[in-house]
Amino acid sequence: QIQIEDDRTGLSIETLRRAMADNLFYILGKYPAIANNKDYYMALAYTVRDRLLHRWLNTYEAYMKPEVKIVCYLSAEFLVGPHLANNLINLGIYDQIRQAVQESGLNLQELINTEEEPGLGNGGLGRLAACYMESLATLEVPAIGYGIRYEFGIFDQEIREGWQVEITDKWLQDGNPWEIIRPESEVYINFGGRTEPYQDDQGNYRVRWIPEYVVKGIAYDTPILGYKVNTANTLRLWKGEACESFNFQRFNVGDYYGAVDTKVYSENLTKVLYPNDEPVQGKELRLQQQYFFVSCALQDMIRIHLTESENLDNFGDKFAAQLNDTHPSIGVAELMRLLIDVHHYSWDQAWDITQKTFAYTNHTLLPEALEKWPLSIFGRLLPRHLEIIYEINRRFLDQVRMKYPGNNEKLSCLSLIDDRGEKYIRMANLATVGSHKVNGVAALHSELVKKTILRDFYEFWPEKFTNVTNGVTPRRWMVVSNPRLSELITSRIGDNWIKNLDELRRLEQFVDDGHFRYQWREVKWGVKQDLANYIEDKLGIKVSPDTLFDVQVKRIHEYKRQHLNVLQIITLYNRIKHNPNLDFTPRTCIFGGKAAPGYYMAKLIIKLINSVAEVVNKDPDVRDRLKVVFLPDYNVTLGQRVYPAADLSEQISTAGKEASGTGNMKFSLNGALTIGTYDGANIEIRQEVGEENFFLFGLKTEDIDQLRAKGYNPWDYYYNNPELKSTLDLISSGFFSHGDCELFRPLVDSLLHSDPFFLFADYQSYLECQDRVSQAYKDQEYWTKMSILNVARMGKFSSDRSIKEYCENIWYAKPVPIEMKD
Ligand code: 26Y
Repeated sequence: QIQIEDDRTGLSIETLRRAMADNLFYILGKYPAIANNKDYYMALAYTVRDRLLHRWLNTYEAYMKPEVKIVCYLSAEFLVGPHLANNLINLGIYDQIRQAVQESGLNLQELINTEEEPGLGNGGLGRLAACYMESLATLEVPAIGYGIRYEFGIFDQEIREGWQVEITDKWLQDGNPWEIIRPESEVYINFGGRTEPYQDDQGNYRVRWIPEYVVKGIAYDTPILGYKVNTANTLRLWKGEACESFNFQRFNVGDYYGAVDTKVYSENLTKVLYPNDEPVQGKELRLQQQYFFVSCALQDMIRIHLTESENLDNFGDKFAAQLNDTHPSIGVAELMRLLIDVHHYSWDQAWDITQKTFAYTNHTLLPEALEKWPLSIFGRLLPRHLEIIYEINRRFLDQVRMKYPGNNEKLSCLSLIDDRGEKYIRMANLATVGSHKVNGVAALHSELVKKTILRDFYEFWPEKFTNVTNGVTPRRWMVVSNPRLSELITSRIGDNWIKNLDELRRLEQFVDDGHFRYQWREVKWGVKQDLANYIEDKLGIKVSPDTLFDVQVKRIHEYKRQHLNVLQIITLYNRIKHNPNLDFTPRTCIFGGKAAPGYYMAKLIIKLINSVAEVVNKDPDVRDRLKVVFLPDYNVTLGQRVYPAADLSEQISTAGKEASGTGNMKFSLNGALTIGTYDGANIEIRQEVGEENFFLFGLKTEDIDQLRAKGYNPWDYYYNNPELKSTLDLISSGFFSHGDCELFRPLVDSLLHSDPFFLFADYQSYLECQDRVSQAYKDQEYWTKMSILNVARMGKFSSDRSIKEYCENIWYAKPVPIEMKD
């Protein structure tokens, strides 16, 4: 019998090679003589997509069974990163594809590097959503990620003369082979207008919403594969389009330009991702985006449910909807509206379903990051939702009055409406009231949520509050990005750790094995050499893999204190200048991160880093013992290069400010040691890896509160600490700015006059801790042991563990293994 392999599914090298050539010709319309790497990347991507479609469709079908509960992750951001390499790993076809590509005369790594990543998020929150989607699929838990298909994601960053310049991100320009448009699942979204009471045929009192305009939502689906399972879940992102029927009215009255206007207006809705994270701005378009994708999602969920069920009574058993921060929290009012106005449920039934369905994750305590919408804007855009929110609030405050009779203070804290001046809707309050569970993202953070921003809610509903410490996926953040380390690990303990990260513990038995430590160092050195080549290539700066790679990559924020790191670097520089023969552990200080375009101070910090780099890197007295590098355009792709190459991970936020951090986990998983404050997940990382393998410094949350209470005066630190003083004076003198004493004045003044993030208070402790790091790094054998122990003990920080906790305590969702039918 002759076996013939299908060109779309076959996995032999020969079939894969032919399939690629086929896709190149029939999809891209090119033959090898005129094809470039982009074309080959596309041909390969389609070849891989063909091989996952069966899993995807089987998965979708399995979820239509009534007894299957689906997790719906509602998030304004999904920072998924490049798909190709991850899909090859998760499908288990990396080696076959590498050979087939090679036999076509190409290099797989080069093709992987041509992929333009979808930058559909700002930072931690969006990346967390992506890690969670991957873990959900790997754990075979039914899930749909709902979000926005931004035409322009986070801007590309260029550095010109040390300053950040923003360039629009055109990720869709060459087409996106990973998405499939689903025109049949279009939905209609109303905006503006007014509401009107009416009586239906049975004489029931109802409300209808007569919108001012309607936008159509079109779904674009991307498969999210689990690691070596058949599950392929869906990331469903919505694009806003003009609604034809609506245009036609205008068209018919001869208003052609008016019709085109509405089209342009509607398509603006999902054009661009807002590039600022915390602090928030009350921009109306952002509220429109939020309502748009959440209404699309909920209508889609209702449609799915009604294909298998007669009514929505069991909606809360079919779906668990997770609110990724307050951005989708309008969903609480929208589900109420859909259930009451469209599906004619009573208020009480609708409210039960809503609370059962939703849960809310808080990601920040910063007061300026709490979303609130001016009532005026809100009521104009969503008049029906305003009525519903008032009614939710009325009923909720009645409950509060029962518990605290006569306590107006409590009422005003808990109310969904802030009416102390201009009136606002408080989205965190809406999310909390409408959810059955509220969680923070690290142990400390969840405690602070209960003690600070949601204190009164905690008192009212203590059982609602819980913690789920964040995690990251070891598939992308180890296997895909650090193959050398992954292979070394697997050579000793097998590859079960990839699905069960706690198995990394088995590495502990090798810490005293000198050969293993040698291999460990070799791997790290090789990866550092790769990054060094990249740096030389991109920036023309030569750095040596023999130096300590000290890395801080994350969004630029004052609370994250990149400028504390800079003060330290200048101090080291001063020490070298004063004593050129100082015994000095050579360091390469690497930064990366974007600043929100309107965040002046953050942009000035980038300029400072680059200015210090310029001086330090070319000073002959330094003799290459200290180098400073700012990597432009930090994103997921670059993160995959950087985490594996780091020796030291900078996690130096002001205590109490970083909700969790997830970069901290990626570093430690790749064998970097952490220098960090008592903040976010740092605390739990230290607990796991052992205090002796973690460089802790700085004030704790309570210390900071005390210091603030007794009156914090940065000048005291300035005058009493000679190294701090000369560091600041050097900046002020224009030494790093070609004699310009004004350039960095806003930064220096902010520190001297208020220092809202307590850099000065932590400066001495940070410097002493860095000295300990430098000492420790000199003993390479000992450093290697600490590095191995960090990796061995990081099992807790797999997003698989986080997802299991969500499933168990919040979603009540179970795995549904997928059988392949065709
Ligand atoms: C409302 C809009 C302007 C906005 C957009 C994005 C507001 C906030 C954000 C993003 C917030 C964010 O990324 N927060 C981070 O979430 C991570 C995942 O939980 C945490 O690890 C990290 O500490 C937190 O800063």
